Amino acid sequence: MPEEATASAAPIVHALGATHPLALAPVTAPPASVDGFVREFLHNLNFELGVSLSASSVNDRYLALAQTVRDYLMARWLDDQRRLSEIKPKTVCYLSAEYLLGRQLDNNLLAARLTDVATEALAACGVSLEELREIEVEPGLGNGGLGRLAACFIDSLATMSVPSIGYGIRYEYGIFRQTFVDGQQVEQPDSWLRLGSPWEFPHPEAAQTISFGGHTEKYVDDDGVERSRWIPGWNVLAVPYNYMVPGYHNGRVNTLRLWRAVATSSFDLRVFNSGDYEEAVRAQTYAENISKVLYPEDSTPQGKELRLQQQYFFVAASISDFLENVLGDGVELEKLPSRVIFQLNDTHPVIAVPELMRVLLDERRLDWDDAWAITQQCFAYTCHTLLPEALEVWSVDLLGRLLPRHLEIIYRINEEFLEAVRERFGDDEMRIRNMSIIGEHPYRSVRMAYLATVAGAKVNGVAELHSQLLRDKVLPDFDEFYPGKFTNVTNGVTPRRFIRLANPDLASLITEALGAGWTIDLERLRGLEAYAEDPEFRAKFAAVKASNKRRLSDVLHVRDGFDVSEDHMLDVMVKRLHEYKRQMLKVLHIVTEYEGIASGRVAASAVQPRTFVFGAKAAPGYIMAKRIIHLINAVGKVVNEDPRVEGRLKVLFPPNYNVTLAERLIPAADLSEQISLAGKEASGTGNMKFALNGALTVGTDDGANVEIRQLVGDDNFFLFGMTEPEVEALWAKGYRPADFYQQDDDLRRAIDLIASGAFSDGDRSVFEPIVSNLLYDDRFMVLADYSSYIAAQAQVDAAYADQDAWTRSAILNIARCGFFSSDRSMRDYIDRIWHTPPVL
Ligand code: 26W
Repeated sequence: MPEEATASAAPIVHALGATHPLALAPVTAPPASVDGFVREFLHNLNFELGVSLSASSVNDRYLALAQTVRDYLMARWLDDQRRLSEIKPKTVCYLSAEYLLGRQLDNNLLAARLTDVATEALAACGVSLEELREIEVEPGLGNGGLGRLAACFIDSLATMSVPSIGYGIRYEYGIFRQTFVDGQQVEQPDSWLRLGSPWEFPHPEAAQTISFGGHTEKYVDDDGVERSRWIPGWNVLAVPYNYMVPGYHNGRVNTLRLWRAVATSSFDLRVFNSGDYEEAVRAQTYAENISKVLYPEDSTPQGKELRLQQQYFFVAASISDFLENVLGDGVELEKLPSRVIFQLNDTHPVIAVPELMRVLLDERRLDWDDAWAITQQCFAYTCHTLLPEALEVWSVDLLGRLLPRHLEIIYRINEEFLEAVRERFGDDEMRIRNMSIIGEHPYRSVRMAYLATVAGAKVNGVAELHSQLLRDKVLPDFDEFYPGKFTNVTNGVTPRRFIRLANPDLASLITEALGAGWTIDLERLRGLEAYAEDPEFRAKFAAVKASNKRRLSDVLHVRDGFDVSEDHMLDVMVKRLHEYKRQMLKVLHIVTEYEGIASGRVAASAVQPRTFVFGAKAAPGYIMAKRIIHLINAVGKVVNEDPRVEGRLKVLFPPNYNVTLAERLIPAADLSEQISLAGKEASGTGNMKFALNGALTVGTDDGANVEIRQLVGDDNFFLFGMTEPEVEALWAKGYRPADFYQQDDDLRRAIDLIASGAFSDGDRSVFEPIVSNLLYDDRFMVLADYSSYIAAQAQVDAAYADQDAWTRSAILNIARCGFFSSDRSMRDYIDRIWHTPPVL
């Protein structure tokens, strides 16, 4: 799409919406000429990388290009920092242990409106932009939905000119690289920094010292007040690495600041000289381990000491950075809440609460009540889960050892909180036990979600249903105690990355129909409703989908040797592997289809040709999830190779699903699988990305699926399965999965086929644990929803047979899902939680 399409000189309505007083942002002029870009590029290649064009490698050229893009953004970045330090606006500090950024080059070119200039300039140098794009290794500094959400949010905040800083950890190794050996997951380290990252700006001179361990002592200060102080046992340095977060076409550049752990002293020369080399570097290695690797556990906290170290390390550095470097001198701490809101992305950064208290009490000498009043206004907490096992707790033992002063503070917060609960509800010991921040069983521990709820000015869930269940089921006592504290902000995704960049042909088609403003005002997609009725537009849309399938096929061919046929329905399930997400249900559907053909009961020619695509990483220690990956690969092998299938069913499982692959898969998909057990998926964000790219959803009434279905309408969504109350009712009455197995012939045949060893060379033991898990311990009720899922899939097949009607539904999905822009999510946070107006 030519850049001119959005480069009009007139002001365009800002993402805040036309009614907002600050909505009109001037659009800055396109900055670069082709000649100028060529000069900059060659200069960087020669003088920064020290190579000539003819001698340069693809990586050299990529680095030089990235530096050129950086240079164009630099003046704005510096200017924004200067302006904000003068204006001193209220700033959002987004505290997140994960940012799943995806590739940077294309995004930054787009934001700076440099794509066309760069393409031409490189062509003039005989270099293909496409080739340079492909060499970038994405920073995989997150596990899944929560990390990707943080990346979408900082993109929206920059695009909406909201003063904000993203704070996190610069993991040296991100989420592992997944490979398959004999169909089983094998993890490789993700050395994303091996060839250097051109997007980061380290500032070792601005390192913060972060302390751990030791003990506390009581003393009486000069005013006769009894105080505590922390005598730490050891320190590490937190070195900030800054990353540009450019807004889309608004000339704005925000900052993402990730911290790297570095030892305070590099090694012990005395010990080294004595010949004990390992001992000499031991302390250094220990300290630097803190930012070494992202924990790959998603939803199951392990309670590991290193993880608590990571959490405290980055929030302590971030708070200190904000107070010392961003806030500026002479600010009365009472005014802190008018200058900052720390948003807690799940419980991972919650140790920031006692840390801010410690700073205010011990370093700034405030008294308890003042410090607590300030702290309670400076934090807000987002919960991203409903699984009880995912609610983080830290043993008092560990916390007291690593952060003794913080434990004291937590105890005092709890004491005063429970006192207030008693005042309100009387000596209801049961309730007190249930609400205590300190749990006693199975061991004494700090419940981080409770601490966040007590300290946070607001607590939000991430979709309507999730927020409701959070209040009713997870934290009902807190909801009663704090009326008005709980709220909902439904998640969203950035249309820049997930439509404009990932699906350029669709973006052009939309711009052709609606003009350019939709990228920052996604509700304008409504305008496509009329086009859904236009046969010519439908034909164009279908052509885009087909071309996206070809593009995907090219990528998968090179990457994994897979081919995707344009005539197949593309049925995609991509997300972390977890039992609650129910990849097993998808497997049972595939096995059912296959078994029908293999047994001769169904003619292959009668089957709608479908390619099933999976993308999923399993936490390395999650054995059942890994078995399911093995099974998917095993089923795929048999189905793909059985001649009786006549190639009409195909199962593809490209390894190492990541943001980059998502950007190729989602635009090509016809069908989006969102099939979690109702009440388990907090929101989902993949569901939104698919719908916005014109895939229809087959899904349960769970997470944001509920809102997607309400918006797109029942005719354009394949709903199946129990509702959350039905799930509860079935549990209450006693769920017996084996009964479903006995009563449903298709289900029995599918499970029997897996049990028979048909997918494991006759070895019945390989998948036996999966089979018995389903039959006797089906925690996520796969069998209970099976028949309804199969029926929904029959409807999918029937609907797909009418291609034109399908296309109409796909367009209506896009038209009606503008709500799921992360710009809207940010507007909700700003209006209801942060109260941080944009600064234009
Ligand atoms: C190791 C402990 C742990 C616990 C919880 C790690 C990670 C988590 C996260 C809360 C899991 C997560 O990513 N949650 C997802 O957040 C998305 C963004 O809000 C939602 O869309 C997903 O439904 C939710 O599973």
